[in-house]
Amino acid sequence: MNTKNNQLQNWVNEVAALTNPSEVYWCDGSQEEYQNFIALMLDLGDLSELNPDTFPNCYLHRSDPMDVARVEHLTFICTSEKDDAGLNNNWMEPNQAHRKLDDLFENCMSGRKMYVIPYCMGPMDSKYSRCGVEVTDSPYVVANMFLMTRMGSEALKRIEDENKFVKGMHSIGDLDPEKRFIMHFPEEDTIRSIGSGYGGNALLGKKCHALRVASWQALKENWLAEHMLIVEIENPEGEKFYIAAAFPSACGKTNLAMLIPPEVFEGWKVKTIGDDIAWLHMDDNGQLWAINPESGYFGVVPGTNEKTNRNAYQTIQSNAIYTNVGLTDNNEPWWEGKLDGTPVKDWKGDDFYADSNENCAHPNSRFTVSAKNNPEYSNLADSPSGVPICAIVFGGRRSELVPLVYEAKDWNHGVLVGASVGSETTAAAAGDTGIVRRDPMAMKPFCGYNFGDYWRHWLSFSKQSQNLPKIFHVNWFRQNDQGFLWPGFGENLRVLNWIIQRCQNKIDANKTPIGYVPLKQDIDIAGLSISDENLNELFHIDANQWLAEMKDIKEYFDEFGERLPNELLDEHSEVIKSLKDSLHSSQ
Ligand code: OXD
Ligand code: MN
Repeated sequence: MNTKNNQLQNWVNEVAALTNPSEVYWCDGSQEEYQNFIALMLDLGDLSELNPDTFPNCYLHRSDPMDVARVEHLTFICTSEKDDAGLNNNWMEPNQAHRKLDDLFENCMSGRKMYVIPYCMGPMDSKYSRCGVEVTDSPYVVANMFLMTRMGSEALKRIEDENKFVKGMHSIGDLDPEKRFIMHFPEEDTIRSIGSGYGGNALLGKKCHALRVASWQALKENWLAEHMLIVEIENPEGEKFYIAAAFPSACGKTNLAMLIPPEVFEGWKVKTIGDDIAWLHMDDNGQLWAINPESGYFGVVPGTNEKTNRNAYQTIQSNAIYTNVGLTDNNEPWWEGKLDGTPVKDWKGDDFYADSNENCAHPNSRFTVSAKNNPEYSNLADSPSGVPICAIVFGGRRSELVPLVYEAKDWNHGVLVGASVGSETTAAAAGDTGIVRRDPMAMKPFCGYNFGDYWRHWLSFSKQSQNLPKIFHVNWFRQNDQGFLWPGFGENLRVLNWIIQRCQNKIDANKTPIGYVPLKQDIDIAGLSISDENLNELFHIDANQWLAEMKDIKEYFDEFGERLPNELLDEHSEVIKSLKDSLHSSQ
């Protein structure tokens, strides 16, 4: 017996009987164990050591070149009713899915060891945290889970006490993309993933548990599991504000969560609670509190440097695992956007030449580090009650149409704003990049159930509380033919400052058909060289273009048929009406 919990012991025995590993190892989560796994992977050739003088305790992992991103087309939600998964998900009937996976998992670990990873998503002593156990045959997964989650003996103890955990079965299989599946059984608190060793496909605590399965649990238990960073902002008066922000993958969540205030923002402090996932619970006063279920970051590397994000750059100078970056002549990691070093190897390990047309680092190359590495880590990330959220921000990557920032008229309108998020696709998922797709609440790849029900759940909060956060939308990516109109990165604090002042009811705004837009003088641009013309363009709302956008959104919503809540359609009609009115009154 490795645990006194029968449910867990029986399940692990069953998995071992199916997969047939040479040995079963239960992880204790100690630092010593982590170093042993690193040594093992160095031995196996799964890792190589980076320059120990400049990047101490940092390692490079090269994944299979066909296994470099999440695979949404191979990700399934297996609910008994197809409609519960919704059009936003691939669906398979649970028994059929289990049979298919049983075939693939059968003997898949023969000759390999199986590792059992008990983990806790969220602070160990928080009632909002939820536990899981991942079994895997990948030492890389163990090492990443060590950096990203609270795993090991303490988590096991909590699981034994609660007798409740999400069961996650993972094997890299033979890495054959044809035999790759990431399947979720929310009704059974179960995840089964085979054929990939990469990030969100394999680190089951992250997207699979903390978003897909947790969103389903949150629906049943009246909370929210969201693809949001959580950032703490302290103004020069010493007041602290907590903002949760949802952006699609690779749109700068990690950068915003680790923002460096511009020089002119003297006395401001920004600290990180989380960079990817927020679990939001309402207290008796109707206030939403957020915890970050993770305890580490799996961030996009390219573009990170001392100038764009000093904190992120410092965070990855030591004790980090790099996946799919290039190498310099002195064995340092290298990526597009790194300001120093001479790259000589690309992410596949092939020779790299400065005049190459290929990328040196894969565009979705990643770093894995413990959150404690972040010089601006907020201790409240460990607070069992979480932090009180004053604003929820949605955003997408839109080169046109969408203003730099606007505020929703109220919660229900904010749900429409979130449900309408569109964004140009990035390299975080396999497939074409740069195409606008609807990504409601940045949850398109992560909501474990029908979006119609999800929006209804969001809307239900307005009936439960008068004290909800204000909702905003931002777009750092608007362009004209000269390039980006807004400098982004640390300068985004100027926009967050506006958001905070709106939350404090300190400033007025322009009421437009799509929501409240800043009065130009209220965005502090001191020290920025941004022309008046560009500023006007950043806030310009073209009613005709917006009508076209709203039509597109309606067509998307209509796909959800009967599950679509009427209140969402009412909000939508309201915006159309105001847009049409604005056109008439300007004629
Ligand atoms: C991530 C993603 O890895 O969203 O965080 O793809
Ligand atoms: Mn993410």
